[in-house]
Amino acid sequence: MTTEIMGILNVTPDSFSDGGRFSDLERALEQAFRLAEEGASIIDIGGESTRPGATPVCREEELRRVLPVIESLAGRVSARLSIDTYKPEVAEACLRAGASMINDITGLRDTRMASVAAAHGAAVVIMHMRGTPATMAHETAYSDVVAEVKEFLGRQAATARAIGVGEIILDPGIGFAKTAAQSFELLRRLSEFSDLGYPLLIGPSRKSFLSTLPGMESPADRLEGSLAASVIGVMNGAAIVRVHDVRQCRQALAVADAVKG
Ligand code: HH2
Repeated sequence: MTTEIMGILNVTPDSFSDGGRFSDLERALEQAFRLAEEGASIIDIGGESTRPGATPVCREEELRRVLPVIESLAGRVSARLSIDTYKPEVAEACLRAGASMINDITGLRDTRMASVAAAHGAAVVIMHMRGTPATMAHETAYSDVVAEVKEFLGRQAATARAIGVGEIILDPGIGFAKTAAQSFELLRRLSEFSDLGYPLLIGPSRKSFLSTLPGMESPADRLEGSLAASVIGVMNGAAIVRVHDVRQCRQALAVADAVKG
């Protein structure tokens, strides 16, 4: 089976890796078409950075950033459109405009999100995190990170299913309320999530857990490390990888897919 790639399109001034590069509509559209052409089957559009210390934005501002992009891409790009938001009102407007997937980094903390997805027949990515981007760095005490994340994802998936969501994808949330060691542990033990019975997504791309390794201090220096993390995740069961560098990742994952057979 071919691993799917979710290409990242941050329409934000302050995202940790690509902040400010695609905040203008023309450049955002160009990037979306490039991601699809390079092999992304999903484009994940985000209007609020979740890096530690990012300024939260209100839903009006978030919609002002993402809605024109979704409206312009709907029906014109081969990839599915995903909206990276934890606000049900933002998700709903984006689904009406042509998105078909909700990527919720709070893992349906607001259960209205599941109702919105069910009403529109949209897919949902349920990601694990604790606290908020501002507080999550201090919320990393787990007795067993895999067991606790798995318990949360299983519970939220059951709720989503009961509410009527048809397509559910689970994500352990690399770097979200996890130390670097815990992010590596999640990658190492990813196969333990497979008995939940849902496709797994991972998002290691250019994240700061890699900066604990030599030569990867800045996000710009983390391409090769991100590819290695993606391949390891896929060998351990990830079906979808969320990345900034689609072309390079497509190549690395082709090798992983060929080895898996
Ligand atoms: N990571 C980020 C944002 N959304 N969604 C899922 N499902 N999984 C992830 O690991 C994930 C995510 C953070 O990365 P990025 O969008 O590049 O940065 P920022 O939050 O600064 O915009």
